[in-house]
Amino acid sequence: MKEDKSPKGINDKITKEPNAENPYKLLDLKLTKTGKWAAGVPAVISAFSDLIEEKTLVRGTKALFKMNQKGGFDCPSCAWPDPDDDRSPLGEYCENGVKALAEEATTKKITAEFFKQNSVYDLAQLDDYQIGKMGRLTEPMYLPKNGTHYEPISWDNAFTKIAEHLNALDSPDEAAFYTSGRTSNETSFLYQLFAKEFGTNNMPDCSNMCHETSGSALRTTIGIGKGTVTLDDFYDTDVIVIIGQNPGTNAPRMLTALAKGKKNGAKIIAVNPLPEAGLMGFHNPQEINGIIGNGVKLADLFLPVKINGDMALLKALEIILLELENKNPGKVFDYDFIKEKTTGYEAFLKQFDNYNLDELVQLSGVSKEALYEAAEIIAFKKRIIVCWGMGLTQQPNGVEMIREILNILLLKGSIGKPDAGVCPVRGHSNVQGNRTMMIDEKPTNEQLDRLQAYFGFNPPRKHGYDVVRAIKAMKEEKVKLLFCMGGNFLSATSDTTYTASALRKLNLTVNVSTKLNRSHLIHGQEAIILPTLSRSDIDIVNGEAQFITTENSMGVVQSSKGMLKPVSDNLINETQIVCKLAMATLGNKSVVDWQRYHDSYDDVRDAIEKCIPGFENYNEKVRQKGGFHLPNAARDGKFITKDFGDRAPFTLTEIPKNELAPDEYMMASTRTHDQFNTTIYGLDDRYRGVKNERRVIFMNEKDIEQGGFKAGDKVDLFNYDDNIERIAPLFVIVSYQIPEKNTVTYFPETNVLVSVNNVVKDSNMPASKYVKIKVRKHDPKIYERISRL
Ligand SMILES: Nc1nc2c(c(=O)[nH]1)N[C@H]1C(S)=C(S)[C@@H](COP(=O)(O)OP(=O)(O)OC[C@H]3O[C@@H](n4cnc5c(=O)[nH]c(N)nc54)[C@H](O)[C@@H]3O)O[C@H]1N2
Ligand SMILES: Nc1nc2c(c(=O)[nH]1)N[C@H]1C(S)=C(S)[C@@H](COP(=O)(O)OP(=O)(O)OC[C@H]3O[C@@H](n4cnc5c(=O)[nH]c(N)nc54)[C@H](O)[C@@H]3O)O[C@H]1N2
Ligand SMILES: [Mo]
Repeated sequence: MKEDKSPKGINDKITKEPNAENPYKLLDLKLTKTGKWAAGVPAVISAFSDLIEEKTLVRGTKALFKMNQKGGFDCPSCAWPDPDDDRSPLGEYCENGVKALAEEATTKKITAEFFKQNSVYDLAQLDDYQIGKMGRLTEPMYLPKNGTHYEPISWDNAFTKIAEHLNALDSPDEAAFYTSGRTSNETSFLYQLFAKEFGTNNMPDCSNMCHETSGSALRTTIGIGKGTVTLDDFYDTDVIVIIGQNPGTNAPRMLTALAKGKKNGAKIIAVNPLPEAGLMGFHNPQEINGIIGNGVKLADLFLPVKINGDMALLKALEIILLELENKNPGKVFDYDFIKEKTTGYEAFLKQFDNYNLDELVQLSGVSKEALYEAAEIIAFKKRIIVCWGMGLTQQPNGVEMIREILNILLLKGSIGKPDAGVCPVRGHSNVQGNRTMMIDEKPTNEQLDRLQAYFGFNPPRKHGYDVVRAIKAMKEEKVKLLFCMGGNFLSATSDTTYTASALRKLNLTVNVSTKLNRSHLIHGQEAIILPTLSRSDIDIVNGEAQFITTENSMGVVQSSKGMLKPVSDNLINETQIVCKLAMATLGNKSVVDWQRYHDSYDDVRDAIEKCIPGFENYNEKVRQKGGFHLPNAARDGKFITKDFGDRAPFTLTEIPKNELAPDEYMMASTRTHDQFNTTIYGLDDRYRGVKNERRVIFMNEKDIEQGGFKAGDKVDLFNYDDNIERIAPLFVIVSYQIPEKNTVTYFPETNVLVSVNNVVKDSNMPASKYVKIKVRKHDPKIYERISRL
C-alpha cells in the first residue's frame, strides 16, 4: 500500500499565543548578504528543493518541460509573456514558476478526515505558511451555522445550498462575486454572465488591488487600459525604465527580455527605494553560461527614490528635458507627434513656471546629478519603454503618476510606435484576460449591449462594488453573501481586522479554491469550500483532455493544457462549477444554455467570439501555436479616448505633500522572493538577505539610531488613520539600504495596518505602499490591545 501523505492532527504544531487567531511568533532570523544578481545557480537549487519538499519531484519535473511551451500549459505564476519563437530547450520557466508549480502539483492532500480532526478554530491558529503547506483540497466541504468543523457535502447539495441562499436575498445586489486572476477566459466569461443574469455587477476582483490604477490612467489617456508594447519591442528598444517593480522576484522571465534588450544596446534605468537584486544583474538559469558564467549587469542607472517621491522625480525629469530641448531645439521633443496626436501641450508647459527643480530634487530623494544622468539617457532617444508595477499603482496618487509617465512619452512621441510605449507588468497569470472577459464592476454600456443582443436578457446597468466598496458594504450588511472564484479575500485585502469583522457578518461565504487559506477560516455564518482543478491538472470533459485559454500581460491569447493527474477524482473544473451554480440558482428562469457550456469549452469560446471584439475565429486562432495578439489601437498609434476624440491628453497633476510627524515613517508593503501573494512558499527573502523570518521591517540605519533602536530589536508597528489604532505586533528591525524615513515590510502580515479608507484616487485600490506607521519597542502586553479576527 502507498504511504498516505495527508496531514492528520495538527494540534501538536499549534503555537498558543495570546491572540488565538493571530499566531505571532518570531522564528530565528538570519541575515545574509543582499543579492546584486538575480537567478543563477541558487535559483535553480531553490526551485527544485520546493518540488522535493512538496513530494513531487518526478511529477513536477515532467510538468516543467511542458510549462510555457507551445501546446503545454501556462505557468500559474505571473503574466509575463512567452517568447514567440526561441523558447529555451532547458524550459521556459523561472525559479518562482517552479515554486508555483510545486504548490499546486503537490501530492499532499486535505481530506474530510483532516477537517474532522481539526476544528476551524485550531486551523486558524496556524500561520499562512503552515496553512498553505497542508496540501490540495480534495472534496467539497460545508461549515454549518455555529459549526466548529467543516463537514463533507456532496457537490449537488453544495450547489443547492448556495442557490437557496442566493435566491433568498432581498436583491441580487446583496451578493458579491470576487475573482482572483488565475481564472481562465472561459470561466471568467461564464462567471460574469452568471452574475449579470442573476442581476448584479458586484464583481470585485484582484485587479481592484493590483492594476486598476494602470487601467484608470491609461484608458482615459490613450483609450485602452492595457500596455502597448510586445515582447519583441524589448529586444529593439533604446531605453527601458523600470519604476516601482521588482522583476527579479515577481516576473523573473522578464530578466531574459531585459538582458536581450541590453545586449542589443538598450540602457536600463531602475527607479526604486530598494536596490532590488533583479534590477541590478542577472544570471540566466536557462542558458548554460548563465548558470556558471558571468551574468549581465542590468540597470545602467539606479535612482533610489523615496516612497511616493516618484511624482517629484518625474516632474524634475520633465524640467531637465525641457532645458535640454531649449538647448537643442526639436531634438528632444517630437513636435509633429505633439501636434498630430496630443492635446493640452501649452497648458502642460506652462505649469513649469511654478516648479522649482531643487525642491523637486529634494522631494524625490534622488541626487540632481543622477536626475541629469537619467534625463540625458532618454533625451535624445525615441524608442523608450516604461514598465511599472505595484510601487506606483498602490500609491494614493498612482493614477496621476502613470499619467505623468505618459506625459513624458507624449512629449517625446515615444508611444504608439514599435519599440516604444507603456508596459504595466501584470500580476496574476490571467488577470488581464479576466478584465477582457468583462469581470468588471463597471462594465460599459457597449459591452452590456453586446451581451444583451446575443443572450437576450437585460443585464444590470448599475455599477457594482469593487473590493474596497464590497468590504464596506459587507460591514454595513448591504452585501450578505460573498462568492470567491479563487484568491484569498481576507488576507489580500486591506484593514484585516475590519475586513474580518465584515466577513463574519455574511450569511454565507463560498470559496472555489485549490488550497486551504485564511479566507476559509475567517468566514460567514455558513461557509462552503469548493475544490477545483489547477492550471497544471488534466481537465477531462466528455472523455477528452481539454485546454483553456488565457491572455498575458501583452495581450497575447494562448491555450493552456494541464497534464498532471489530479490529486482527487472529486474535483470539478471552474467552468463546470459556474454552470452548475447557474443551473441550480436560475433554473428554468435562465435564457442561457448552461448545460451546453458545461459540456463544451469550444461552445464557450464561440459565445465569447460573439460578445467580445478581437476574438474572431477564436477556436481556430487559439489552436495555432503561440496563440494570437488582441487588437490594440494605441499600439498602432491611435488614441481613441472618450473625452478627447483621437488625441491623447497631457495631464496636469499635483505634487503630493508627504508630511510625516517626527515619530512617523512611511511604509510600503511588498513581496518576498518566497511567496505568491498570500501563498507563502518559504520563510526566506534570499535576494534581500533575509532568512527564516517574515516579520521584519527594513529601516535606514540613521532612522534606527535616531529612533533609539538597534538592528535586531523587536518592535510593534502602529497605524492611526481615521483615529483608529491598528497594531501589527512583534517585528524585527533589519538595517537596510533604503531612503530615510522609509520602511518596507511584507504583505499579508502588515495588511492589518492599511486603513480601508487609505485608497488610490480614481482607482479606489488600497494604497498599500503608502502607509504611515509608528514603530515602538515590542511590549509583551501588546496582545491585550488587539482584538480577535
Ligand atoms: N514570485 C511571485 N511572483 C509574482 C507575485 C508574487 O507574489 N510572487 N505576485 C504577482 C502579482 S499579483 C503582482 S501584481 C506582481 C507584483 O509585482 P511587483 O509590482 O514587483 O510588486 P511588489 O513586490 O509588491 O513591489 C514592487 C516594488 O515596488 C517598490 N516600491 C515600493 N514603494 C515604491 C515607491 O513609492 N516608488 C517606487 N518607484 N517603487 C516603490 C518596492 O521596493 C518593490 O521593489 O507580481 C506577480 N508575480
Ligand atoms: N499589503 C498589500 N496587499 C496586497 C498587495 C500588496 O502588494 N500589499 N498586493 C495585492 C495584489 S497585486 C493582488 S493581485 C492581491 C491578490 O489577491 P488574491 O488573488 O485574492 O490572492 P492570492 O494569494 O493570489 O490567492 C491565493 C489562493 O488562490 C487559490 N488558488 C490558486 N490557484 C487557483 C486556481 O487555479 N483556481 C482557484 N479557484 N483557486 C486557486 C488558492 O486557494 C490560494 O490559497 O493581493 C493584494 N494585496
Ligand atoms: Mo496583483
